[in-house]
Amino acid sequence: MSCKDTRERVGALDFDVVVVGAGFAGMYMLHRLRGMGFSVRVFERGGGVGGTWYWNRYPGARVDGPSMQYSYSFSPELEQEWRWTEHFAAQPELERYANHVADRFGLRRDIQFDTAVTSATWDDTQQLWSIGTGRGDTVTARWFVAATGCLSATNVPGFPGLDTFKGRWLHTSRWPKEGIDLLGKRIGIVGTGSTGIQAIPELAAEAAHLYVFQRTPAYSLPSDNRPLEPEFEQDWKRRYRELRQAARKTWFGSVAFVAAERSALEVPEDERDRIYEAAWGKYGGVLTAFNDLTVNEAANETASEFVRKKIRQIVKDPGVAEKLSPRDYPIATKRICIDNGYYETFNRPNVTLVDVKADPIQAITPTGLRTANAAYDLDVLVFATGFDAMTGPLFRMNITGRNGVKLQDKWAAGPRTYLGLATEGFPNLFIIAGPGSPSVLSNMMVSIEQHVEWISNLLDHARNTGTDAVEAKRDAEDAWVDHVNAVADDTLYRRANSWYVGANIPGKPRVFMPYVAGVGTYRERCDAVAAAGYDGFRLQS
Ligand code: NA7
Repeated sequence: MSCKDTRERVGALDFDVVVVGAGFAGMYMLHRLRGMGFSVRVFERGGGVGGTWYWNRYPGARVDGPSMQYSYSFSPELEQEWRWTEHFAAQPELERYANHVADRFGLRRDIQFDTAVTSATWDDTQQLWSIGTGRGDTVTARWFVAATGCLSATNVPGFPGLDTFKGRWLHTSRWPKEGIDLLGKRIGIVGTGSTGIQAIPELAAEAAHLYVFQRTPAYSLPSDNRPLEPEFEQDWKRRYRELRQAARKTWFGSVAFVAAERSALEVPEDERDRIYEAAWGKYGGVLTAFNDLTVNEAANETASEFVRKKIRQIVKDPGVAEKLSPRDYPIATKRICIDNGYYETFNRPNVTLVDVKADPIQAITPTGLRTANAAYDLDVLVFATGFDAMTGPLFRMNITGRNGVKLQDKWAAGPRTYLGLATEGFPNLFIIAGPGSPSVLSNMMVSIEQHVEWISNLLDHARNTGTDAVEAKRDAEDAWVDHVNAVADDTLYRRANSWYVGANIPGKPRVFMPYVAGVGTYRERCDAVAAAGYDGFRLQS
C-alpha cells in the first residue's frame, strides 16, 4: 500500500510521519523515511540543523569521541567526501557537517525551523496523532517520532535572586551565535560536568578572574585531540565498511572504546600503574584498560585512585587538588569527562575553585553570587548545569496517549518503555535513543542509526501489512523494564548521583535510565523482536 493510499483511507492525515528534532537523529529519520516514500514533516525548535551542535556553542564545545566514528555511516559517498580536521571535532565543524548533510540530501524543504512542538495527542478513533506547535498550527500524522535528543531540555537551577542580577547570565547550551565579550570580565561558572570542564580553560584564558563553583568534582581524562593526520584518515576511509560493522557489535559502539580482556585485580600494582600511565591521554584509555571497572568496586577504585593521583601531580596547591578529587562515587558511573587542560587551569592565578557543597550557594545578587560564607562580584554568570536528561525533552511536548493519559503521568515513577523505543498506551509513538536503550551510554551516532533503521523498517512493515497502529504490549514493557534494571543492578552505575538516574533534577524519580548491556547486545535483541514479527508489539489494522 502506498502512502497516498494510507492518506486516502484515513482522510485526515497531513503527513505519514511527524518527526520532532532536526539533530542527527531527526535528519537521518527524515532522509530514510522520505527515501521509502513516506511523507514526512520535521519540526525543529532551533533555527538550523544539528541539534546538540546547533545549541551548544559555548567556548570549548567539542565532541568527546573520535570524529571518524561520530559521523553517519549510512552513505558511503558522504563518508568518503567529508573531511574532519581534528580527531575530536569542535562545535563549529560539527555544525558545518550537519549543514552539509542537510544540503547534500535536500533535507531543509521538509523541516520547519523555529517551531517547537507543544502538544501531541493520540486520536484513537482515527488512529492518528494530532500535533500542535508553538506557532499555533496543528497537523495530523499516522506516526510520531521523537528525535528530541537526550540532553536538550536545559536545567537552570532556581537560585533565588537570578532575576536581580545586573550582569549577564546564560546557560552553556544557549550561548549566542555571535559569542560574548569575556575579555577582562569577572566570570562565575556553576557546574563541573563535561560542559564545565570543556569551558573552564577557555573562560580562564579570557577572564580577569574566573570563579568555579563546584558541587561535585568530576573525573576527567585528557583528550588526545590533534589535527587528523591524512594517513589516518585515508586508512579509515579505506576500511570504513569493516570498521563500522565492527563498531556496531561492541559495547559502546566504537572500535576505539573496547575494554582489554583482563581484570584490574589480576595484575600486580606496579604493572597496573604502568598500564594506567600508558593509557593516560589516550581515548578510552584508563576506562578500557581493564574489563571490570564498572562492575567491581575494588577494581574501579584502582582507576579512581589513579586519576586522583594524576590530579595531585598536576595541581600545585594540595588543598585545591583535594577539592578537585572525586571521592564519593566510582569513576565511570557518571559520564566521564574529557578535557583539554582542565586540571592545569587551577594553577592559574586568575582562577578560584569554590566548593559549594561545603559552602552552598544561597542566592544570586544584583552584583554576583552569594554563598553561605562569602560574596563574589561577577560580570558574567555561566550555568554549566546540564539538562533534564532523557525524559525532559519528551515531557515538554505534552504528549497524551490513549484514554487521555499523559506521558508525564504514566512515567511519574520513572520512564517505562519497551526496548527504549515505545511505551504502552502511546500507539505509533517512537523515541530515538529513548530511556531503556543504550543511548547516552554509547556512541550516539551508532545508536541513532540503529534506531532510525529499525523504526523505518517497522513503518514499512506496517504499510505493507495494512497496519494502522503499533503499540507496545504491557507485559513486554514490564519485562523490558525489569531487564534494564537487572542489568544495571549488576554494575556500579547506580552508585553515583548522576543525570543517568535523574539525580540532578530536584524531585525527579531516581531510576537508572540507559540500558547498560551495550549496543551490540541491544541490536541483537531489537533484531530478534523484528524477526519474530515485532514480538511484544500489538499490530492493529
Ligand atoms: P552535567 O554532567 O549534568 O553537569 C552539570 C554540572 O552542574 C554538575 O557539576 C552539577 O553538579 C552542577 N550543578 C547542577 N545543578 C547545580 C546546582 N543547583 N548547584 C551547583 N551545581 C549544580 O551536564 P553537562 O552539560 O556538563 O554534561 C551533560 C552531557 O553533555 C555530558 O555528560 C556529555 O554527554 C555531554 P552535581 O554533579 O549534580 O553535584
